[in-house]
Amino acid sequence: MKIDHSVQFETPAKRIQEFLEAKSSAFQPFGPAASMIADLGWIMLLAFGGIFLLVIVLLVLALRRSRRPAAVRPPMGDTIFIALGGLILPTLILVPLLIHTLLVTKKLEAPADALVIRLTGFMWWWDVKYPEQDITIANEIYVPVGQPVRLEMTSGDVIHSFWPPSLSGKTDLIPGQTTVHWLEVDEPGSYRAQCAEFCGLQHARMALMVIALPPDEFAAWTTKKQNAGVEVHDPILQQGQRAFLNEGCGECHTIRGTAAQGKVGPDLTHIGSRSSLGAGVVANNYGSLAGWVANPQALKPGNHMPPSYVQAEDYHPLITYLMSLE
Ligand code: HEC
Ligand SMILES: [Cu+2]
Repeated sequence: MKIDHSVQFETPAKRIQEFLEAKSSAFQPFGPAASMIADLGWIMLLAFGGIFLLVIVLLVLALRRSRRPAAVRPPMGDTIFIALGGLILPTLILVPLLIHTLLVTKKLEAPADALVIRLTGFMWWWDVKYPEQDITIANEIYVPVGQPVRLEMTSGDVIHSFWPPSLSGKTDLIPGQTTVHWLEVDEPGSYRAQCAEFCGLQHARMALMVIALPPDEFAAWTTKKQNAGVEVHDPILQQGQRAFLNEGCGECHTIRGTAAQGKVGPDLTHIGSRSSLGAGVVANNYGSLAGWVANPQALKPGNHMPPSYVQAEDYHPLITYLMSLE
């Protein structure tokens, strides 16, 4: 088959790098919510670690004591010791910790004047909508640095949970309900989030990338995404689009500006600029995309996309068309 080089797309190197370098440690916070949670985590770890050590020391003392013959053992049941260790000390430690935790939890409530993003969990991928900007993407969230983001979340099937360890806490996505999660990112970069509620076979492969851009780049990104869905004129792209529509892909997927309006799978209007495929399974490039379309079950067994039977001569046009959808 003759390979056509007339269609060019952005090099995938940057996306692959973003995908591979995504940060995901709760002890390396990159946002105010994550910092509060990390601080609380350290306080808890030190306080409870100290208590654990104290208990171990007391246990060792008690074991040594019981080795001595009964006659020389000191009497048991020291009231002051019990009152101190059983009541006063726990109260002094637990009450301030409880108050501190409640205050942190209160601060983690979403501010009202934030960028709104609607996140819907499905087995095993994420639908991402910007209602005010009228943009739909999947499996990744673009946000401006330094601006609060209000995630309004729900689920299309079972309970999922959104957790970006280096950005904020963990919130469940519940069918029939809307839960709200607040996050803000301090530095440009990519951050990995993960479904944190067991939701079936491919639960572990339900990642989500949070990509934070400087505000001006975010504005440019928004404009670019809003202008998608234009008619294609290149013959290769036209052939690819026909193949997409004829193979029934549009029953499950939406590509804006075409007859494909399916809602079963991720929106593919911007699939060409996705950092990964299958919610973090592989970095997105020409080869992995062709592999995914040929047999998605090989890359992510049990996922809800069937293998396709695209004609050999349509393969290159179809993949080129999808890669061109940025
Ligand atoms: C029966 C519904 C169905 C059909 C038909 C279908 N898909 Fe999918 N597709 C899905 C689902 C569901 C997913 C998400 C799978 C996952 O990640 O768990 C998906 C994922 C994808 C992805 C990866 C998207 C991403 O953001 O990671 C691509 C690309 C894709 N499909 C292309 C196609 C093409 C091309 C066709 C036609 C040859 C097609 N699909 C047919 C349901 C379908
Ligand atoms: Cu899940």
